[in-house]
Amino acid sequence: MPRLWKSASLLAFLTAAVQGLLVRHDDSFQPDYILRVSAENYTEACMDRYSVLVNGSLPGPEIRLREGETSWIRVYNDMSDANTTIHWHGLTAFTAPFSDGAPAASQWPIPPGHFFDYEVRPEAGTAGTYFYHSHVGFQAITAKGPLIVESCDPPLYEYDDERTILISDYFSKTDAEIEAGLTSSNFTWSGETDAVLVNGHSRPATNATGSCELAAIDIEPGKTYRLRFIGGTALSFVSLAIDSHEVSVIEVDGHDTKPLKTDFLQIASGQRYSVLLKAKSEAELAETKIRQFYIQITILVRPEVLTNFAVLNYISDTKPDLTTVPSPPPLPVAETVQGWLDYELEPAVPANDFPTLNEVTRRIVIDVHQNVSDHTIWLQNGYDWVQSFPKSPYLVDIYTHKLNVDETYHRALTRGNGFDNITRTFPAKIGEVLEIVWQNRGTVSNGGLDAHPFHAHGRHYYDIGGGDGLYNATANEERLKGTCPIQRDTSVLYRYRKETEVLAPSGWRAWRIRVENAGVWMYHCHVLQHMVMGMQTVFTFGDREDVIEQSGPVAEGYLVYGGEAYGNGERDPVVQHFKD
Ligand SMILES: *[C@@H]1O[C@H](CO)[C@@H](O)[C@H](O)[C@H]1NC(C)=O
Ligand SMILES: *[C@@H]1O[C@H](CO)[C@@H](O)[C@H](O)[C@H]1NC(C)=O
Ligand SMILES: *[C@@H]1O[C@H](CO)[C@@H](O)[C@H](O)[C@H]1NC(C)=O
Ligand SMILES: *[C@@H]1O[C@H](CO)[C@@H](O)[C@H](O)[C@H]1NC(C)=O
Ligand SMILES: *[C@@H]1O[C@H](CO)[C@@H](O)[C@H](O)[C@H]1NC(C)=O
Ligand SMILES: *[C@@H]1O[C@H](CO)[C@@H](O)[C@H](O)[C@H]1NC(C)=O
Ligand SMILES: *[C@@H]1O[C@H](CO)[C@@H](O)[C@H](O)[C@H]1NC(C)=O
Ligand SMILES: *[C@@H]1O[C@H](CO)[C@@H](O)[C@H](O)[C@H]1NC(C)=O
Ligand SMILES: [Cu+2]
Repeated sequence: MPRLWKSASLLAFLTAAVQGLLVRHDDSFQPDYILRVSAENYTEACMDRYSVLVNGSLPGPEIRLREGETSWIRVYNDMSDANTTIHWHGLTAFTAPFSDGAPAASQWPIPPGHFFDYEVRPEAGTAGTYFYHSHVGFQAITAKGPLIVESCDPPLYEYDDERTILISDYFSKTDAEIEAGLTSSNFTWSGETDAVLVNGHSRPATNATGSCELAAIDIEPGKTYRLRFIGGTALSFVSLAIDSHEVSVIEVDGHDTKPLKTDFLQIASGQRYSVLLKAKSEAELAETKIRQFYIQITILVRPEVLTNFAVLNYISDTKPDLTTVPSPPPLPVAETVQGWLDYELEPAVPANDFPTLNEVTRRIVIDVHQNVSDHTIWLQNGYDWVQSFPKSPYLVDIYTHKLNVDETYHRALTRGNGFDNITRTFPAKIGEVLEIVWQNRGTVSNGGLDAHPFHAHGRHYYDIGGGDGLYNATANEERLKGTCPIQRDTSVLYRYRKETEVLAPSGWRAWRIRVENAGVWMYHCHVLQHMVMGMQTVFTFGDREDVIEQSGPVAEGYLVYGGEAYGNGERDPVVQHFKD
């Protein structure tokens, strides 16, 4: 590779051996955003924990991007002993290669003391609510922040103002302790969530020791708000309701929906919902003299029912009471609603590219179950996937000819029901239309079952629903009649009972997706514990030619760990501008 580069300040003539400019990002280069990832002792919910944070806080700063526009986001790894990456959760990544933030899949992680410039361009038509988070190990429990994609057009639904509500989990064990326990032959569970945090705040009980407070969402009477809920939990699948308020769902995972009234939300790790909330009028508030309403959040599915709170606060001269934790809870304690909003929620503007059953070229059924071998793992079609499995990232290997996706495709189709057990990938060709079915099955030891929010990188799928038992394509096709499936990037594979027979089919979730964006895309459960235990898969889309056609040849600096594309204290990175 010829060493062609230029300073960002210098508009020099360049014959590029690579597509897009190769630019030395020296002092004259101004990223649009800077994020600094560090590990420090941090107090949340009156409890102290050694945590990985973005810009020293949970949540990290909110980032706002514009659809169709390229932004450069520089991520510093300020840790001395851990790699990191940042994944732009939910953004369709038709954009630059290496910028999806999935280590071992689509980029080398950022080594300690280094930084990486992510080139991020939200696709036109994808304005909505997202978040960013680390994709390394358990870091995402705390290393994350809201990411809002703004529309170039006026919003579809009118509102006066908006509030972001990011929900996360507090665990007293550190990331290292949790990861070690989950991957040990002497399996040790992380423990259950100690607190559910709203925008980083929670007070577990009125008598808690310490100055922690409930989060306050401040609003003014009479106005209409867009509340953007972000499911940033590690484990918790929550039910959330606001005392004496109804809302209308208007956006799911970056897609506007027809308004749908509800008095609660169910939010799993990785999911986002926007709702419209019509604030009470001054007159209505005067009637009851109540200006603060509890937002009640209950954890579903887990063995222990935990209920935590935040406060919807109508601002006034008096400071709201943020230390009284209601007991008993003001609202009934929620239970799981199986298949919440499935087949019901509709896109605001009907999509014209929903893949019909006739168009489906291949159905891939992914059986998921837990088993205990030398340690406790989650498997997909008999195999787990963890970040340490590949020796180098698949995308890098495609560029360097180490991974031949023609071969993996052939193997997957001839003997693996779509899965290549040597690379542990699901290869697909451009132009295919996939129906992907996640099939829940009982644990090998005791038939136990869990709920899993499955998330897809790369592009959104059409969610064609879910149900109990074994997937039946004919029956679901009947069920889909007269519905208008929505696109999303995270949906829940429910558990319909606590346990069943060993390996018995018990619940499914189905997606349809057109294979158009060449690249390497993780499809995985978004529960961090389950990810560490192997509940992840990798899809490769397209042949090497498709990948190259999309990006052009790439600079050497991306192909080795700590390569020149990664800057550090001594050296400016040499960065390829794929989108210029
Ligand atoms: C993060 O912190 C750095 C400095 O520590 C600052 O320059 C940067 O603007 C912050 N990022 C955001 C998005 O606020
Ligand atoms: C964090 O707190 C623990 C326990 O109090 C302490 O041992 C450790 O040195 C602290 N770490 C840092 C980086 O301050
Ligand atoms: C960071 O990633 C590299 C490349 O995958 C790996 O060799 C190294 O062990 C990782 N370092 C840490 C501290 O995990
Ligand atoms: C297994 O882990 C538990 C909990 O961490 C610990 O109490 C126990 O001593 C460990 N057993 C072995 C054999 O290491
Ligand atoms: C708070 O009150 C509960 C219930 O009465 C009690 O179990 C707990 O020990 C108290 N905690 C503190 C820190 O006083
Ligand atoms: C479960 O694990 C055991 C021990 O490794 C193995 O013999 C068995 O084949 C596994 N079964 C399934 C269905 O994964
Ligand atoms: C892959 O599957 C084939 C046939 O199903 C089996 O013979 C082979 O041992 C498997 N390879 C690995 C690496 O698991
Ligand atoms: C699948 O559903 C169809 C239509 O409801 C039904 O006729 C058929 O018996 C089902 N197949 C199985 C294997 O249950
Ligand atoms: Cu899971």
